[in-house]
Amino acid sequence: MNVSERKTNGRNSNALLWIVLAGLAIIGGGFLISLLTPYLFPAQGSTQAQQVDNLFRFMLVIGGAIFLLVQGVLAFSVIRFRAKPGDVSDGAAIHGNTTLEFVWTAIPAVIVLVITIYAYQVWQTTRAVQPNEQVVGTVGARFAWSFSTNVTPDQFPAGVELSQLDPAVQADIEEDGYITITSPQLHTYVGQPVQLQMVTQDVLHSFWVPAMRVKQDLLPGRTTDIRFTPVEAGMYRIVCAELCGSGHGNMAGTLVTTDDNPVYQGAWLNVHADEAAFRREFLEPETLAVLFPPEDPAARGRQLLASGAYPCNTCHVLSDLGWTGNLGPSLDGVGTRTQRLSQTGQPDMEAYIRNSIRRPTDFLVPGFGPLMPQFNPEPDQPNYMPEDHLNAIVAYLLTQTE
Ligand code: HEC
Ligand SMILES: [Cu+2]
Repeated sequence: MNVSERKTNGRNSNALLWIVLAGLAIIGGGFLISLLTPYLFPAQGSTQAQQVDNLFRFMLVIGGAIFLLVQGVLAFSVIRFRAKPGDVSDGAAIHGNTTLEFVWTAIPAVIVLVITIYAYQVWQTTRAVQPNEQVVGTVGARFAWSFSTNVTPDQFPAGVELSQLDPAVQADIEEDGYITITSPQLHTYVGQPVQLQMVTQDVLHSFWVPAMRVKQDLLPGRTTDIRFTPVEAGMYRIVCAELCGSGHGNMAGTLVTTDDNPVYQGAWLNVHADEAAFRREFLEPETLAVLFPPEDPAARGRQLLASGAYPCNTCHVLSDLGWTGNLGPSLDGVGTRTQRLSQTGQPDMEAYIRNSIRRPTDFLVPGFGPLMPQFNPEPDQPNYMPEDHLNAIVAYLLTQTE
């Protein structure tokens, strides 16, 4: 071995050492970057969130390492191969390197394969059927969410006898064995798996709860579903993640706090600490309201609109119910808006309001477009509103005088 050979050997093993050290630093750096995961996301609200975040973190290790590798090589090249002062010669002509090309194709292929297998497994487990699911019917309509739960007589509040109930309510229960309670908020409790069965009344929407890390499109003509198991009591935001029209941004909620009494507006997911709290705070009051509806039609109409069974709140202002929608005319004082009679030829305000819900495009309030959905009398039509609901809602709106 002559002197010059020994020299190159020493340089090679030195270079190898540097490459190994740089590789370790890059992978270690990827790990460090992945530690940012919790700071990038809202709190983990469900078991699904934990799995999704682990997957994200795994990808962030890989992505972070690749970022450091690319930036490191870039910085190294900028410094190491910079032009010396006065050097105007061209760089060496390089014609490709088959080994390198093979390596940089094979490594990403392996990485993508591993991520695919891991992600598929997370997808499978987060969507798996859980025992004892709470099934909630979910309706997306421009521009509000509505959630309905079927309550069977064994879940009724203690002391409620079927025989005490209004005959109409009794007949309703006998028909299908349950009552349906509707709410603009989704109520669940910790540890109880939830399945949402979702339909849309009109266009595509997408149900998204960032804290639960679940998101699913609602497709016209199909029922889609989504599952999650809350792990942390609290209040979380539901968002529509599919641009669905001019009120799309309103298809989420804002929390309004008046005094110490929180008033929830729009779509919120409210998670109760345990089943007892869920029953006490949500299920029983809502069930009682359906079992013992007010007899006065106007009070019943007010209760129906306040329950969020219809998406009117995102488009209309109505101070009595705290609505702040701004896509349609204010409903404050609509009961005495008698100029509509000469504008439409309707005989009285009752007929006018009734028609503006059943056939909103017959007459467009000046300054507004045909945005209001038509609320139809038959169950198989979209935006179904039974006749008795309509009667009650009209009776209530007639009381909104100025
Ligand atoms: C997507 C938005 C939207 C929704 C949801 C909606 N409306 Fe409307 N509404 C409008 C618009 C826009 C107008 C004005 C154009 C027209 O007359 O159709 C209107 C008009 C009305 C009017 C006539 C008001 C007047 O000044 O003459 C009434 C009454 C009304 N809506 C009631 C309701 C009720 C009750 C609901 C829920 C069952 C509802 N709307 C849901 C957008 C909406
Ligand atoms: Cu939407």
